[in-house]
Amino acid sequence: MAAQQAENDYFANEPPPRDLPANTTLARAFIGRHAAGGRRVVLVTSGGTTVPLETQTVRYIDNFSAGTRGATSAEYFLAHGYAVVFLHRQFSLLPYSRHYSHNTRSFLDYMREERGRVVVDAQHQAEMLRVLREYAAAKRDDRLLILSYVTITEYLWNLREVAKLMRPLGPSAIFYLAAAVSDFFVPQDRMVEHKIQSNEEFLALGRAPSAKPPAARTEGKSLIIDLEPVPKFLKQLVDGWAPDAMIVSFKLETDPALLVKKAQYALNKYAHHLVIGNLLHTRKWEVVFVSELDGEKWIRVPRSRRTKSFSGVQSLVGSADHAAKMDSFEADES
Ligand code: 9Z3
Repeated sequence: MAAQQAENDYFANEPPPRDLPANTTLARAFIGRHAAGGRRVVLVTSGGTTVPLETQTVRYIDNFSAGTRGATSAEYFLAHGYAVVFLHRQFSLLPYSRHYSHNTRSFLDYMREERGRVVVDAQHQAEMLRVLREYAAAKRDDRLLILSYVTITEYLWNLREVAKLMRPLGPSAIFYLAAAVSDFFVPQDRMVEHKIQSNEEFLALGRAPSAKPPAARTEGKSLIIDLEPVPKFLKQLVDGWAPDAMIVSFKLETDPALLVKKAQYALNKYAHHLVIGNLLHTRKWEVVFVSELDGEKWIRVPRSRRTKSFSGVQSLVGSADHAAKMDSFEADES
């Protein structure tokens, strides 16, 4: 099978990340403990994936994502009793702390000194108490495992290992794939060791002898980047790594004319449960759910409720009541 061959080639040629054995050990214990306790486990992926151009990486290509969708959704899964493996891009947003990080406002701006002690300002007490209680509950039950990656290859190695560990959970496992996954990459055997030189006099020095031309190289004064496709891992996940799990993938587009078509295409091609489509500039307040069961269903936050931090995916893990509210938001909009 071509997909199987592509997977074998990929993992044979792209070395695993150094922390993979440690991540696997943590994930095995976490998944085993929650499975034994009858708890549902979800893998949430979050953040962009980089494509390094050099082995000693100075330059890389990145995929857009702050990690808001993944971190916010993880909080909702935790609030609904799930155990969450949160596989995220290092330094992207994290559940709970996201409320106070990656902002022009420092977390220290929420506090002040009172008689030699640090206290939270009165206007932030209620919100911070709510976040702290949710965080403490997840921590107390040890229901949040945080793993990280940086590159597309690190992401895929971790995804495959965690998927294999979740396989025995069958249909009670969920994969919620919000990470922004690069479609192209530089294979290891076409990657230069050292920083690509722009000065022609130093060109040859940066290159190690290699049978194949480097995928990223200078020719004359130009930088040429000639990437190869990343094998389609959703296919492998659905068919091989997690055949019984519920799989939710995301589709990010910028052209509104393409979004639903591409989401439907992905659903047909990979035959998983749900594709959530979103457009770059409206992703915080509207998403489209595309599934075999419900066809195409838009979920919109009304203008009056739009805030910078809204993630727009609550109804997926929310109660029927919440879903009904989202429907009424939709009605408000039209
Ligand atoms: C998404 O579409 C996410 O919703 C966003 C979230 C990246 C837009 P932010 O983190 O943004 O809230 O700033 N993810 C893209 C998923 C993706 O890359 N899918 C791939 C594909 O469709 C593989 S499953 O081919």
